[in-house]
Amino acid sequence: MRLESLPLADGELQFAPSWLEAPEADALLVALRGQIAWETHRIRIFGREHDSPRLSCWIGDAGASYVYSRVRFEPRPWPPALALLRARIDHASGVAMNSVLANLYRSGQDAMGWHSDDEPELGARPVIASLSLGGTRRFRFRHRRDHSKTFAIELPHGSLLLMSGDTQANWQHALPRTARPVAPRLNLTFRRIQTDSLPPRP
Ligand SMILES: O=C(O)CCC(=O)C(=O)O
Ligand SMILES: [Mn+2]
Repeated sequence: MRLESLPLADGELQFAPSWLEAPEADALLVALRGQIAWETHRIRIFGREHDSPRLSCWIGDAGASYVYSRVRFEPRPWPPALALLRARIDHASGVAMNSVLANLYRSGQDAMGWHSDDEPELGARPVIASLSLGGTRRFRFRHRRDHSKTFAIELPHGSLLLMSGDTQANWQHALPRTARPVAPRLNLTFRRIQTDSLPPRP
């Protein structure tokens, strides 16, 4: 399904609620849950280290290391189910992605706090392609300079959200906890780390 632009004055969002058909999304969810080496990342908040409330894995080309929440992650290799998907994401986004952060939200108690994907290694105006599988969760935005300006998108199974232009410069996003019973959810945010040291893509 094609991506449609969502109206946003000082950012760019494109969204396809069923970018993957349900049977394909079902198969991908099963394959990725099994193929990804899930781990609990330690994150630093206000100077203190905590276990992040979800399972994660940083995957990418050799050299695409990433500093997130002041912790450096060296990429794990691409599992088979992700290598094929990457080519389709590249085509849909127009960007040669070299890395992906995978997150597994086991229940409504797993979450991600407010942040922008604005690490220097992503460069200015990064394109982030976010594919969601599993239980539908609410993805919230708030304006960086005016936290009362908010909106939210429901991200269903098989949906693709592209965040580009000035979205990261002007907006933060979060995936809040929910008390609603919700199926496990797997999210992939494909990124392009800007680095001169990466070997050429085959
Ligand atoms: O799980 C999500 O939809 C968002 C994940 C996210 O913001 C990130 O990986 O930076
Ligand atoms: Mn993010």
